[in-house]
Amino acid sequence: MAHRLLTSHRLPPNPSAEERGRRGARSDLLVIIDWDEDGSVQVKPEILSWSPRIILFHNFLSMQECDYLKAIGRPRLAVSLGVTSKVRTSSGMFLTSEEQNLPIIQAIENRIAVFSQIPAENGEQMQVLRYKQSQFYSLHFDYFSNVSHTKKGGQRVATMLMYLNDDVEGGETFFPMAAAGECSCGGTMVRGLCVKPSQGDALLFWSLGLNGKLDPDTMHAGCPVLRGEKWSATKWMRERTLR
Ligand SMILES: O=C(O)CCC(=O)C(=O)O
Repeated sequence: MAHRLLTSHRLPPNPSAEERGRRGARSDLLVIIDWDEDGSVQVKPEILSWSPRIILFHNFLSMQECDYLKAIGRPRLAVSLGVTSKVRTSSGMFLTSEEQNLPIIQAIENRIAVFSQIPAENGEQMQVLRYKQSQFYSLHFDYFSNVSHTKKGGQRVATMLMYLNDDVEGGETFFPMAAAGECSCGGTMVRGLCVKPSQGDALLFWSLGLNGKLDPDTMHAGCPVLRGEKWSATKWMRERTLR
């Protein structure tokens, strides 16, 4: 019961009956979503790994919030900071300060702060990313190896990666050091932990270990998309305030 109380969270706005039906129809989420009488939902944490620390929050965003983030991102992807290189082939954009202040974004920001236990002012601007078929983000760390990036706000301590759509094959988030079993990364069998994008889920992982040191086991990748598009929103969180 305590667990339930800790993780209970009301998602604004309340989902329509149609949305509830759509979510209820998803067999992989059936066992983990509680719809209350008043339409509020329960965010359900699933510990995927303690070392490195990776937690998957099911049902973190409502479908309306996912669609809202995609709608903000879509028109600006072409003129965004998207990188076309051997490292990352997706397109991306950062929300402006004005967009960060929109009530729906503020609600998401507050939720990130509550579930990560990192104050919102330690967060970088939220980024929206789109991967088209065959696009990927190769293995990397989220923490900075160049300390000049840490002057303001300090090191990146954690990342909240939010999945904004479902209708994609491949595009898993892959942590080679987080598990020993086999899993599919963009159609290739690999050893490690592969997290399948699922709309509304959010993946929290910590770039620092419990010893406070940078954790190289947090190395991760966005696997190639095999079919459809993958949309995500990323929040990187720092040691100190950025404001
Ligand atoms: O898209 C993914 O699954 C991984 C994204 C990622 O690695 C990042 O934003 O740092």
